[in-house]
Amino acid sequence: MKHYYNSMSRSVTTDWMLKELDEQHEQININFSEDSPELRDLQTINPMGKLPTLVDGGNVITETAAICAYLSDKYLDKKLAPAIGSNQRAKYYRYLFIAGNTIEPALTLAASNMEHPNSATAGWGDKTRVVATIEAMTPHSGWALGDEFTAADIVFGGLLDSAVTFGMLAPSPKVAAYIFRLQQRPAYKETHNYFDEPMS
Ligand SMILES: N[C@@H](CCC(=O)N[C@@H](CS)C(=O)NCC(=O)O)C(=O)O
Repeated sequence: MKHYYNSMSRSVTTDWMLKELDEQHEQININFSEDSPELRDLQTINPMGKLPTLVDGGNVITETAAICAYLSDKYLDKKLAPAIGSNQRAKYYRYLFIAGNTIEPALTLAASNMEHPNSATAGWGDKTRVVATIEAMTPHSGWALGDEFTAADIVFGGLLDSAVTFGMLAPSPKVAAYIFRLQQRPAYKETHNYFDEPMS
């Protein structure tokens, strides 16, 4: 597996996922400020030219949540995904999809002091509704799905963690405590060095 990566990008989340799984992979560092064969490869396999991008044999997987979902299903024995068809799986999908579809665009727009003129037609609504949803979906204790840590925590919790790190979300005490629990995981600690090297 080839993981296109930069330590200042969302690929930190997929790197965390790979570390939780403890699976071998080739890490391909991308520096967007320099033309390189690796950057050109990335732009060829992923027309968005974005990180993270994972290549597994003939499969090209892009989008943080899709990569985490793909990996958790590929390595089912590592138990980072609940069983297909289970009630937990229904909850799991919600955490995976709401992160990139709804939470991230709302927080990103708000961080630029922008809001869609009609929150009913914008898929992400608005920041007020998103913050209320984050609060409701954040677990009081343990993990998103209960006692078992899953890829839902990496995707949803990882997004909350980076949103707080980059000043896009002021965490409530419950959200701050959840992020703190995530940060205690050895795989989190090994993969989060945001400020070690610049992205460009
Ligand atoms: N929706 C994508 C967003 C990926 C993304 O925006 N990645 C940024 C780094 S954090 C990137 O590669 N930017 C480089 C560019 O757009 O040229 C995901 O969740 O993976």
